[in-house]
Amino acid sequence: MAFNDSNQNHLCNIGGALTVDGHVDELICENWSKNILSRKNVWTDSFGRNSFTFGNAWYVLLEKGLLHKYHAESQLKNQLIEELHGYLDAMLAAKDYLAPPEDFRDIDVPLISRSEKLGPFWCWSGVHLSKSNRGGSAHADFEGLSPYPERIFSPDTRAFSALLSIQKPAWGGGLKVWEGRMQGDHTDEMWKQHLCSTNTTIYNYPTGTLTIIDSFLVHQILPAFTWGNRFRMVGVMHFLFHETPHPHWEYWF
Ligand SMILES: O=C(O)CCC(=O)C(=O)O
Repeated sequence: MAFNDSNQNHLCNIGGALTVDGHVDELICENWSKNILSRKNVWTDSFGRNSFTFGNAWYVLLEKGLLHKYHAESQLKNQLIEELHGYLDAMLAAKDYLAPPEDFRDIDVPLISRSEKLGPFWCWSGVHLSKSNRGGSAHADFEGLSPYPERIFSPDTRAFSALLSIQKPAWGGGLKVWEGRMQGDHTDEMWKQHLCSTNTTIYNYPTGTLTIIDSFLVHQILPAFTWGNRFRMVGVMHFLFHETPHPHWEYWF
C-alpha cells in the first residue's frame, strides 16, 4: 500500500497514490506481452534508446513535434488497443479507485473518452515499452490537461494517472513518487526544493499491479536492466474529473 492511500475505501484522492495488487492476472499480462511483441511493425518510436509505444502517447508526440501524427493516427491506434482483448476494460476499471469530490461519491460518475468529447483525434490508452536505460526524468503529468489549461494551476484539479505493469524488466524499472502535489505555476525554486525531499515512495510494479497516482505528484521511472525480448511494459491511461456540464471522468492517453 502506498504512503498516501487516501482513505479506507481504497480510493485515490487528491495528492494520493495507491496500488491494486493482482488487478490483472499474470497469465493475461503474458498474453498481452506476446501480442505486443509480435507486432513490432506498429510500435511508435518514443525517445530513441530502445523506447517505444504500443499506441500513441499525446505527450511523447507533443515533445517530438509530431502532434499532427498523434491526431492523424488516433483512430488507428485506438483500434490497435481494442484488439488487445481485455486491456481497455482493465485500464477503464481504474475508475473504481478514483475519488470524485465528496458531493459525488454516491453517484456512479460515468467515463467519457476525450475522443468522444473533443473529436476523434485522441487516443484512449497505450503501452510504454522500454529496454535497459538509466531511468527517466522527474516530472508531473500536466501535458494532457492542455485543452483545459486553467486546470494545470488549480489545487482542486482531480487528475490521475493509471499505470499497469504488464511486463517487468529483468531488474529495476519501478517508479519513484514524491509526496506532495506540484502545480504548473510553481516556481523553479519550489521544484528544486521539492526534488530534494526524501519523502518518496518506490513502486516496484509486480506484473499485473495497477498503480494510480495523482497526476500532480512528481514521479520518475527508475533505471532498468533487461535483455532479449524482455521489455519493461507499462499500460497508461489518464483521467480528469469534470463537474460540468455533468459530472464525468474524461480519459485519454
Ligand atoms: O512508465 C511508467 O511507469 C510511468 C509513465 C510516466 O511517467 C508517464 O507516462 O508520464
